[in-house]
Amino acid sequence: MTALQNLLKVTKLNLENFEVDLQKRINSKLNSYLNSNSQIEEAIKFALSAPGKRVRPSLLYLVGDIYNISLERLDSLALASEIIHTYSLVHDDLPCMDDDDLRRGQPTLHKKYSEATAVLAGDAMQSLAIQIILEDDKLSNEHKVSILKLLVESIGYKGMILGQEQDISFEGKSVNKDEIIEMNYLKTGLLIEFCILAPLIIANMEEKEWNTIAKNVGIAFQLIDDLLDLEESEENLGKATNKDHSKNKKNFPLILGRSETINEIKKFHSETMESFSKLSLNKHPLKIYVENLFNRRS
Ligand code: GRG
Repeated sequence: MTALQNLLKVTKLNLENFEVDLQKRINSKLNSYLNSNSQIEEAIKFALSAPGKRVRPSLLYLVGDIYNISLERLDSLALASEIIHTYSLVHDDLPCMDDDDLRRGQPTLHKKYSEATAVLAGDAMQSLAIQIILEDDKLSNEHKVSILKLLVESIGYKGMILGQEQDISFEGKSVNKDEIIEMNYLKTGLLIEFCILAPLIIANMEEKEWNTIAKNVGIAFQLIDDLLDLEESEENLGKATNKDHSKNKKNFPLILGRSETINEIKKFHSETMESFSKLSLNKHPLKIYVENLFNRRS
């Protein structure tokens, strides 16, 4: 049994335990970087220890398992991906962005500390993620350069930031389906895509089916998020719900309706499952994990 299968307790595919074990891995690596010597360190630890689903590290470890990449070789990437994701949430919650008070069932960082601390903690998290990858002695320099190039392109001004900028600028505009899909891909999809493609860089593997899986999972993740925002409770999601409508935000279900959103998700789902079949991965935990992501209710 591989370390990952052990972690997953694959006989029962106990993904709930997987999340708990994953959190322990993430915390122990994070603790080797952060103490509580300053308010910034405390704030970063507070944001990262809140109970998120850890989707991005999970994808990294699960893809790595397919190519026998040990958990240890993926720890820095897993932690970096969760740090970047958490920074994006911290900044997204700021009064000048979505202005939210609740995140992962806890006060948002600017509510717990201050707006200035939340801005600075988010900034520090970006460089910390890059530092953690740079200082990883289990990755070759060649792999580090390729991985970091993909990461900074995914989260930068032509990636996640551009998606967020579109999210804001679309507020007063009429937008079409393709524009919403493109925004979802940029603001949410690219980081998820990174988590699926980064282990392939280490495995020196290129395969078009992986690009389909990575892109589809990333876009569909935001479509599902928008649907849950309309249908689920604040308590279940651990964050305020149904805010997009009142803020005149543009998202897929608000513009095209619930049933067209579900049809669109189904399209991404079936294409993704087809790619898993082509890669002969029907029985791998990754496929089951991704299936669970498509069916998630939180
Ligand atoms: C630079 C000021 C400034 C702001 C940038 C980058 C950015 C703000 C925002 C990124 C866009 C963003 C926050 C997209 C949301 C993506 C999304 C679906 C988040 C929820 O992810 P989950 O469900 O959350 O994985 P948990 O809490 O489970 O980790």
